[in-house]
Amino acid sequence: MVKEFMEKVIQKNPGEIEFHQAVREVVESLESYLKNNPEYMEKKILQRIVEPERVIIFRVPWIDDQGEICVNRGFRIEMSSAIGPYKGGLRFHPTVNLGILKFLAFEQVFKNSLTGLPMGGGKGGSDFDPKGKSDNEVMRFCQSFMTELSRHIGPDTDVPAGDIGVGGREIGYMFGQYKRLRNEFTGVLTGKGLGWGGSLIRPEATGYGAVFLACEMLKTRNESIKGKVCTVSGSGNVAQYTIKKLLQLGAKPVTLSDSNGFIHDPAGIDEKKLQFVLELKNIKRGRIKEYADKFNCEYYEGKRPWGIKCDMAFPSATQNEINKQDAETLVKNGCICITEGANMPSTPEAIEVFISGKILYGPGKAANAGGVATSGLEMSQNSLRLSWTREEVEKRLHDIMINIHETCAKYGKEPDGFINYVNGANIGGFVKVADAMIDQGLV
Ligand code: NDP
Ligand code: 2IT
Repeated sequence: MVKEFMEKVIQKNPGEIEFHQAVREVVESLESYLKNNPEYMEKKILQRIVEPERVIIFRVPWIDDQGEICVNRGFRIEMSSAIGPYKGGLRFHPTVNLGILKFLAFEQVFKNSLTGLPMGGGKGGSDFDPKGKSDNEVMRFCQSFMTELSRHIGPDTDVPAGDIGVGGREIGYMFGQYKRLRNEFTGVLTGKGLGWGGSLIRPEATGYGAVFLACEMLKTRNESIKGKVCTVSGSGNVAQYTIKKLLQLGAKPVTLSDSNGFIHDPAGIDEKKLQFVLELKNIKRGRIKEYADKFNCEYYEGKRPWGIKCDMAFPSATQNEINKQDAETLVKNGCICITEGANMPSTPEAIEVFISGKILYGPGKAANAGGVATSGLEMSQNSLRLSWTREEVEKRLHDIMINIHETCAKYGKEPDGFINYVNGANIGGFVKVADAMIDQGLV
């Protein structure tokens, strides 16, 4: 079944390799579940779920500081509205293309379902590279991007948020432009500033949520996170707040990376050093190498941190950043738990190494769902026109991550007791969306 199905997906979506990869993983997980539940096959749910409800591709012209006209490409993939408005981030990165955004939108559908909140799945972005651009350039780009995107989104239609290259600054510029165009102050984006509709804990949510899920996974083996040496990749939003929560819970993070290389700080990245990283990355927009210069530790140019001995790993940069060899090295060095802050950071061959090694492996759609879950909480607060306290939001986030763990265990537990979180997340995320599609007729 998987083979024939994938042949058609590949033929219909040529060249979209990341999308093929994401679909194959889900279809492989679902194979035996679908055999036991033939209604999903009869209703052609798989064939329908891999076809976006709508894809929008548009021109984004803007003017740089030298007065030159620049043109980028903008996208929004509206993948599924079965259980709520399209919801998912925007990525600004030069590698962005249709296949990458379709893989991200596809993953988002299952992830959002797992949160238990009423959110469909979408993703968007642009091949715009914010690196080295002035604030004014970023603002002009965001305004032009939103001028077109505003026609397609709305608080009950499609609610974008951040992803790689899109943080509080970009959300602010896009929100401002949407408001001018529509003359409406609504929750059309999440990740907003705290003074104008944003939710407490949204900036922290993805990293915090990943650590919460890791703790649940550890509990199944009677292990605690205290004292665990952790490797973390990336140094952006997800990596920063993964480290913050690891420190709160007494773990020892020792690495950070960016697209140029990684730093290894065997003494541990403490609260003070983390503050330096926040300032370096979010305000000065510098490179992670500066950490090594400042704190006198090792910097590895052009390398990823997976060769460093650790108890737990938190890939939090980008897709396919752990290959088979990296996975083998991690397992050989005694790593017992991989928690994916990033989307699809492990290749299929790497996942196979983790699963066959019976490692605690939390795939992105379960492990990083805390970000979008807290976006869902931001939407609720916007609808209610009030804001919850930090404690209230963090408690809800924590409960959601515990529930996600339970869902994964319910659908992913194997006869020997091993929890296959990949199968658990894929089946658990699928069922609610598929049932909604059946209820709603041929949509
Ligand atoms: P940021 O833009 O804040 O940070 C991204 C980090 O990853 C940077 O350190 C960046 O390095 C590095 N990176 C990006 N692309 C590459 C690449 N091709 N190779 C090596 N390093 C790279 O993004 P986020 O922290 O928000 O996102 C990180 C991951 O988490 C992504 O996979 C995203 O999809 C996922 N995610 C994010 C959520 C969120 O709420 N923000 C929610 C759920 C998942 P550099 O600065 O050199 O580019
Ligand atoms: O991949 C993701 O889940 C995100 N980038 C966050 C999406 C959101 O709508 O908060």
